Amino acid sequence: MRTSRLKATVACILCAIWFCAGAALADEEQDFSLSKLSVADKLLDLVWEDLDQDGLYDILIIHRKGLEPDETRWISIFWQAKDGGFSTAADQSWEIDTLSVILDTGDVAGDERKEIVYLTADAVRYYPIDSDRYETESNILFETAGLTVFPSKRSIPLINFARDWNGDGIEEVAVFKFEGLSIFSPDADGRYTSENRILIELDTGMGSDYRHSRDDRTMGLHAAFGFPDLRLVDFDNDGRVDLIATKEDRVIVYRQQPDGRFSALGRSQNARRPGGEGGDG
Ligand SMILES: [Ca+2]
Ligand SMILES: [Ca+2]
Ligand SMILES: [Ca+2]
Ligand SMILES: [Ca+2]
Repeated sequence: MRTSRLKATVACILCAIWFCAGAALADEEQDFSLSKLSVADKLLDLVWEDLDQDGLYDILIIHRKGLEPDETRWISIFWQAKDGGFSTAADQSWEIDTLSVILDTGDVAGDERKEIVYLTADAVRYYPIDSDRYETESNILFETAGLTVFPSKRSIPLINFARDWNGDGIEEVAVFKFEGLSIFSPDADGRYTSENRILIELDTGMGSDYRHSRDDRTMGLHAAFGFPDLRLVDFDNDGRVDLIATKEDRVIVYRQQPDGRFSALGRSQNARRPGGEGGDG
């Protein structure tokens, strides 16, 4: 039923507005249409999702404009029309907050539409959506300090941190921190007051390119923090999804409790991943 409402669409993304549209392809099958979507400069990533919950999948494109050192990151939105098509030029386009470090879509306002959510060094913020239009000034969802302290001018990773982590039908917001993951849940008023702290030991590294400093030079440092992959799998077969952190051959299981929160079950060094290859159980 849902798929029948969605017209399959071939979206041809042009990474530079200078390109002219080529010869139109034949309109051979009713169920397909070819749309050319133009965004300026460098395409970074793309989301294919029904953002405004009207039953039609829309396209969100992350792209970068300009040259070093004056690059800026942009969001362009293409709403799918009822005939299944898209306009060539974005319906909305705006520069992403320079403080944003990672980005996602998710329903954080409780209206089922997908807000555009992002993490800064000290807050979770979002661009609200009102029927079929985003506000291009962001709102603060809540303040919290995380490890997302270094915004890049060149990129912004799309990471699914605003999602229904515990399978109760309500989307929570996870924040990556130096001490682990914090999953924030909304209360009855939609305020993210409940924090489920999940301690995760991060891989860390600190180094310098040369071994010896000289009298006239103190060598520079580089630091790295590695967060594990996170999977939602019902590890103990109790009907609730559990959180499994995997990094190379290490596996840590955080069981979901009846109240929807996760707590550590135990650590298994050099363990095989549960469920084997691709094991959703
Ligand atoms: Ca839509
Ligand atoms: Ca999401
Ligand atoms: Ca949930
Ligand atoms: Ca479970």
